[in-house]
Amino acid sequence: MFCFQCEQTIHPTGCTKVGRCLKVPAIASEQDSIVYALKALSVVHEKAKQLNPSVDLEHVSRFLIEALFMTLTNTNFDTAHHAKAVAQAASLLDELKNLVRAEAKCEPTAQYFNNQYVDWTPTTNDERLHVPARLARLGSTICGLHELIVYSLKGSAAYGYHCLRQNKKPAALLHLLPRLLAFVASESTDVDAILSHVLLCGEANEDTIRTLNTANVADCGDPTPTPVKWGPQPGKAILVTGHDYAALNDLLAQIGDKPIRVYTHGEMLSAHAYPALAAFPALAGHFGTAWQNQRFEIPMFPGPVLFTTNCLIPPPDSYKHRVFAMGPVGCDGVKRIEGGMDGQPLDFTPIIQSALDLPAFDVGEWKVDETGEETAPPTDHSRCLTRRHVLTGFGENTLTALVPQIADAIRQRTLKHIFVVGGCDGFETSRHYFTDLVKATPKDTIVLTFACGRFRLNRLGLDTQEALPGIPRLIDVGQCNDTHTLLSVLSSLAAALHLPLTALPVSYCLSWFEQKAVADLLSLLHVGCKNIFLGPSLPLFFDHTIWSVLQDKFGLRTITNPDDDLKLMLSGQ
Ligand code: FSO
Ligand code: SF4
Repeated sequence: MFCFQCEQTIHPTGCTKVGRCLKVPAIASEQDSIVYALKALSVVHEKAKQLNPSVDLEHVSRFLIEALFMTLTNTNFDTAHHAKAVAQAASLLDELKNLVRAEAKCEPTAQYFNNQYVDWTPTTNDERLHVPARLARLGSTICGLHELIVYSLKGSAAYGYHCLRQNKKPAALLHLLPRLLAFVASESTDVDAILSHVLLCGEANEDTIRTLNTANVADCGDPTPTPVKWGPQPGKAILVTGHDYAALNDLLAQIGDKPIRVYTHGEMLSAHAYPALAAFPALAGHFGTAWQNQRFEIPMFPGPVLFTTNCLIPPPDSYKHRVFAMGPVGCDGVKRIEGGMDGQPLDFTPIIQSALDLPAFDVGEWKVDETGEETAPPTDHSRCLTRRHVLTGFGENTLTALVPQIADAIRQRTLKHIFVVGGCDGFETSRHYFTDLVKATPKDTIVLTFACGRFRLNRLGLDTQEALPGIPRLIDVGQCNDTHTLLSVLSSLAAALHLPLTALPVSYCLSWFEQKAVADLLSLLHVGCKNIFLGPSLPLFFDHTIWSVLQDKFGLRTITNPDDDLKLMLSGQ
């Protein structure tokens, strides 16, 4: 196997014997085959569309979204699920080739398409088309840029899949995905053309996360700042992790008045800010931190755990029996909840029954509050970051309403700088950088955070600031897909100050781990954000040339140390 799509590779060049994510060679080989098949499907899709523009091929794009999502880091380790995707790809490729055969009145061969990928079959394993051979054939720069497109599309596919679940079409992604994958399959070596396609990925992602935000607000209400109870409470319990609010909504509705408390984990923290979800009495609080701590945190949780999306670490036998997965998420030995596309509700009866059968939380064993007494949630948001509550939910409309106040504070120089610090979390100790950076930010600044990287920051108890009364210094914007909110609010701020986005006193410091972060980074670049600091390390698919191009064109830079970087950021560099 060879894989270098995420940040945590085992070897300095990639994962070669087994993934650090625990992906085994058999699954890696299936995923290589699936990506290869998706390129074949895309090439034939584009030709079929060219020959007959009115033919409806949306089901092919939908399959591309679902299958790409499966191959995202920490998403699917289920052998049967992969075999099913391979079989579906084969059947769709036959269907598309038949369309081309009928329209063009000739055999849809590789020669006809001038593309080797279209010869894919479930048993084809043309090593020439996998990463190691392409690295050797095309070189690290061209191959790395091609992979950048594919990885970004994997991230967008995850967001697009959520849109489809919520019966909203991610129009740009449905349209651009086959075009972009067909472009990669053309093995173009034209760097300018590749870079324009890279930015097209950012555009497709921006549209997708905007659509997802619209769907979330339509289904669950407008997120508002909400203090969330942290830690266990007595009683039967279910833990829900991932990014899929619609799944949480179905589960809470089906629990009704049964004596079960539902806790969020990881990125699902933001669910508490959505009024329709918060209104369910069963939604009790938050348990745990970011994805990489699940193997320590789940053993302390007594009930079933639902993974609605990535990031799943294959569970050990000690708790595998109480893990459930849905959608493109899966793992051998883990039970699945099937269905749920296009707004159809999921049936969570097995999880609810599991919660009733499993032990309850015995909080007598827990020491969660040093002060003893449980107090009512503070109403002043700026004093909310106590150990018992964490504040989340500064959504697009809440922050947009604050733009005039923020703009005034910037004009009067009482607010000196805005830091955007977020992205993925992960195992590496080098990720302390992000905590140290935020701790060192001056009092007359604010920090906008998002994605699972916020768990390093959201219990720091940062001091309050005076520039924006009632607003905390650390503002939790939401999940990684709330990159949309950041872009929308910063654009409004730029308009209020009559400045271009690049002239705002804003610095971006992003941590990456997997491919959603790649997609979100490209969205930032697409809208013109400059001088983004990236860490904790550079992607292995970036060689020196790619990095130089991205530095020159977009001012991307690597993190160094918090003190030096902070000086650069505050000086506007
Ligand atoms: Fe984190 Fe995982 Fe949301 Fe990623 S949970 S690492 S960027 O999937 O998607 O932030
Ligand atoms: Fe390695 Fe990441 Fe690929 Fe897993 S997804 S095999 S950890 S590079």
